[in-house]
Amino acid sequence: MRAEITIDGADGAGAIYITWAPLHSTISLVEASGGADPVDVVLRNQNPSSEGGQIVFRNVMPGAEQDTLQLRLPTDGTPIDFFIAGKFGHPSVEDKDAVIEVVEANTGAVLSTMSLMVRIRKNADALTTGERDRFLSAFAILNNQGTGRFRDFRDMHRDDTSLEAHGRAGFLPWHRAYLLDLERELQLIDPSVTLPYWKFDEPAPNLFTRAFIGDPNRLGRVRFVPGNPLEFWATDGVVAGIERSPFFDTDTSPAFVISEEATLLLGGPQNLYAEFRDMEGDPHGFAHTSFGGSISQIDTAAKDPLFFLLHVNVDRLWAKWQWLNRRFDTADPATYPFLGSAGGPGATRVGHNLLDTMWPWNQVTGSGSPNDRPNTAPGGNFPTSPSGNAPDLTPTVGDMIDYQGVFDVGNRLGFDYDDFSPIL
Ligand SMILES: [Cu+2]
Repeated sequence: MRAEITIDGADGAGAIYITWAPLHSTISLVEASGGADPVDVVLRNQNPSSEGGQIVFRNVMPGAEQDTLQLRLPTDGTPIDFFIAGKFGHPSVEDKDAVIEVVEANTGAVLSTMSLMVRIRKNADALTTGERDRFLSAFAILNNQGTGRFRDFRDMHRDDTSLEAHGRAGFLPWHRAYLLDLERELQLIDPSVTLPYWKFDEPAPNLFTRAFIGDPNRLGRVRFVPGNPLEFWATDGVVAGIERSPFFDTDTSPAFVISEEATLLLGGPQNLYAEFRDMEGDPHGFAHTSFGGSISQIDTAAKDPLFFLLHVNVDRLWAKWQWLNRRFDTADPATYPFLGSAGGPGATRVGHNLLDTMWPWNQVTGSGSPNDRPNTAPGGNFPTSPSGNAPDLTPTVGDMIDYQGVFDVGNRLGFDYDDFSPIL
């Protein structure tokens, strides 16, 4: 007799990557010996005290999470529903380090095991060397010294595309999509990778090293230890490396930004998105201009890998503000203020209204007010991922808001952060 578990969201190879969001699952008995009595089983973590990923279970949604779950399984193989999620505070540190064990309640016999990964975006300064090196390797492969698919991401973020992404309400949703697109590309190379964040209001001495994101020489040319996958980083067809000169002591100081606590209060007494998005200036803009070099200018920022870690933190701050204030309901103007689409009453520039599709994933180019877009649309439609059920190929601004499906379980984008969970 065995127990077979099926979890929604398995990839083509059958591997499963979960976050803090509960996923529907089923379990059924196979090869049960003829008796009509159902079999009681217990689902649990195989290594409940390990450093790696841990799982929690629920009978129903919504429902209380449990470290173990007892279920009664019919011997005719009828599947029983349950839900699994990563246990908050216990993300994986490597692929498949979270192991579910199914044991028969009466005998203690192990009927089956299943390995998965609780895949969570983490603070770059606190990664294990394994996590760091897998991220750097995947990123370097995606760039392939300036000739790889990363070129599209570099080209999406330039002066002539800036109006799509900056200066209005869509700043945060556009960059959320941009990062998620990049992360999904990295996960095609190594599914155990997530984008780490640079928590720019704290010192990050483990990030600004030659073994990680590099450290400049006196001319502002970033240097790496031999063997760092970023060692031969090149963009725009030029093997000039990375120019980046911090104006702060990266070993002991944060960037010139307001604190996370102050950022999370930017929404004012009513916690309005329209006010919170002032964070595009400080801390976001000030994090960029805490350096000289390419990261300080919109047109060249994406040439520096650090830019992406900076923006993951910007996204984390928005997500954390959403979590603190329950700002996931797109029908609530405090969550996002523009209800219409470009050209409609009360609408702002195309690409920043709730119902507008976002460039470049909509593949729309060229002028034509009110729908002016850049002349090129690098990279194609938005990539799908087995680990999320959204967005579709041409995401709207609104599709980026309820990123874990708090209001709409069909809008699970498939990422989470290590320091809070919107599901809690
Ligand atoms: Cu930025």
